[in-house]
Amino acid sequence: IQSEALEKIDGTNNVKELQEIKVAYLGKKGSLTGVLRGMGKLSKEERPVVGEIANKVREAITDALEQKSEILEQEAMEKQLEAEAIDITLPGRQVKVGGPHLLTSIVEEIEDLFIGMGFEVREGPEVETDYYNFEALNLPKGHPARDMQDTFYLTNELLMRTHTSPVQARTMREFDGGKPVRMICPGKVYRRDTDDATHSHQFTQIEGLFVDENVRMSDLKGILDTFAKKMFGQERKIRLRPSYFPFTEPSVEMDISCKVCGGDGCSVCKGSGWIEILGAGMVHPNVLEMAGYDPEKYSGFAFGMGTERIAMLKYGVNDIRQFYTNDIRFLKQYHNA
Ligand code: FA5
Repeated sequence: IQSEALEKIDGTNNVKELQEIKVAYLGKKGSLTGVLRGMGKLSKEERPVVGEIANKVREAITDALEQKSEILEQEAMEKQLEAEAIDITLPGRQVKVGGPHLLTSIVEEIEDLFIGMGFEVREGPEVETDYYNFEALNLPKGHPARDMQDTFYLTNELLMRTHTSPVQARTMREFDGGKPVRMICPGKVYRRDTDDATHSHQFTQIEGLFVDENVRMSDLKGILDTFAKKMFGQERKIRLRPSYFPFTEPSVEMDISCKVCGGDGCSVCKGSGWIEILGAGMVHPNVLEMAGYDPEKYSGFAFGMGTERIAMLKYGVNDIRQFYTNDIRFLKQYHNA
């Protein structure tokens, strides 16, 4: 029995078979168990002799089973480790990395520039009241200049803001008429304009407001000149043209000179050689007063620029719709802008 069992144990290579061998010899109906059971029928003299032999055989078979079982477990473990091993020589899968939208990069660049000049960045709601969008900016109901900004009304009193200028009034109100203001506010605005290469029904503006004692038009000019040169290059000039906004007096529009021709060609600049990029002016005394600032003591300037127009000028984008149609081939070009 022993040699037969040991041979079988030696010959097997799987756990299930090993278990079957165990049952065949040591199980309830196993052959060795049969021998031990039959011992009752033996004579007194024979019993201890056979008993001893049978025990030795059981021990030998049990040991052999245990050893084999260990070997098989070890082998199984090695196989599993091999199967789970990571092949570090395989080429990696490329992870697609996104990047900021060109408009986001431009806004961040402009924010950094103004933060460097002591301005803080503020926000205001896109759904605005008629009061802040118009009335607080010296545009009472029925004022003809309201037509300059064709408006999406939600109710009689609520609208989608047509410019970021309401944040001027909101900020001054918050400062309670007593603190100097130096803020810029980037954000989305909405107008019932027909979309074309230079107009969009939703676009973004960056508002600026500077209020303190003795603020003059020359301060406005200085800040805007610094902005233009840092944004577009030292060779650029600015020009202020008289304009009209109900919330500033005097009001101007700022043009920037087109890039001078260099060795690598000239930038597109039709007509006069100047491009308009923003509206600005000295804050109207009525606006200061409505927001709780004493116009005898305080004065200030404000400006509002179209962010898309700045980006178009800086990067030679010729259609504003490119910013909003999300063609990845267009957007990708500016991921490191
Ligand atoms: C205003 O919105 C004033 N709030 C600006 C201002 C602020 C003046 C503070 C004085 C003091 P205007 O409507 O001109 O002004 O718009 C400002 C800029 O937004 C324009 O110069 C242009 O660059 C951009 N813009 C206007 N309409 C559109 C449009 N439909 N699509 C894209 N950009 C536009």
